[in-house]
Amino acid sequence: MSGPAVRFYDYFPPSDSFRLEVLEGLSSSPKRIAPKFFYDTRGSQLFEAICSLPEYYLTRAETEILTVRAREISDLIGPGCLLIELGSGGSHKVRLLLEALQPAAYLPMDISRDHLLRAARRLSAEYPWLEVHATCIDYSRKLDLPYCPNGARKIAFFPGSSIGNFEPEDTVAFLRNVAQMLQANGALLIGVDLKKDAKILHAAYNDSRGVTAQFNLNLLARINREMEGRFILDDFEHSAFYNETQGRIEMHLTSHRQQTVQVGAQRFGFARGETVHTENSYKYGLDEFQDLARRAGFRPVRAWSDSQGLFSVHYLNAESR
Ligand code: AVJ
Repeated sequence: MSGPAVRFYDYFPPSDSFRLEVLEGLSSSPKRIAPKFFYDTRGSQLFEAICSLPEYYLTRAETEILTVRAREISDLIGPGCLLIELGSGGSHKVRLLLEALQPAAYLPMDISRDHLLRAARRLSAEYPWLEVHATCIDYSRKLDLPYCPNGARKIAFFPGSSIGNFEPEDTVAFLRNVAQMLQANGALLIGVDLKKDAKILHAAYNDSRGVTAQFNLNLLARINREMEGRFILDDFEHSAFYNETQGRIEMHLTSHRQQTVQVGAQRFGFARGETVHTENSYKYGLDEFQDLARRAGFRPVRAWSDSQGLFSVHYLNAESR
């Protein structure tokens, strides 16, 4: 029998957006594919596996902050809010807040439809008192609320440092959209990975079990599955490094040899050592991020970090404008 009802809203762009963006990205120079396309069902599973890797400190550090600060955060927000989570994935971290926060409704939003639905149903079964409205959406394109009762305070929860996937200028534009969605009196609780020793960063994106490599290479497997691609996965290699001047981890897929790869009706040439740039993951100092947030119309209220100073969580008020 079915568990508690989860309302589901599909705001996802037409399914050819993956196809069109991949063809455009492979035609450009340097070649690139946006990291949002990592998250098909397989990619979402691989990402969850990354989150429990010993080298991937981000999840543990953020979990520590949310656990230690759950009461303080709930006091800032107050009961009865509309809790909107961007990129909710498996909805694991929000569990750390729900009991203390007692929101009126939880609105998880994610690009990965099946993963989102399964996570929302599981959560709803565990928290029968909680109203759940799940939305499949590409939040980098469009930010719409499917459900918006009058009066409830809107809180956006954006954990995991997913904000690091945006370029710094796009971060301001995106946060401005978030502020607009929240309206005056809303607030944003956001996880942001901190700048740190390049060795720690390098290890987090080059884990010894090769899960991050699989996650990166799954993009090529996905192209093979969904658009009749002919990528030979063994001909490409995962590469991740810290670009210190830009303050970001870069992930690439590097071609081992000169080759031509057919994708649907098109062919793409690769030089030996040529890469497809698949991800930037920006790291920010506390002040650096607060400056971006201010430019987007937020007022920084509180910022916490974990006991090792690896990760930060910011609480920001949306300014009335
Ligand atoms: C989900 C974007 C925060 O950048 O750390 C993990 C994705 N990429 N390992 C990150 C990711 C490689 C992750 N974010």
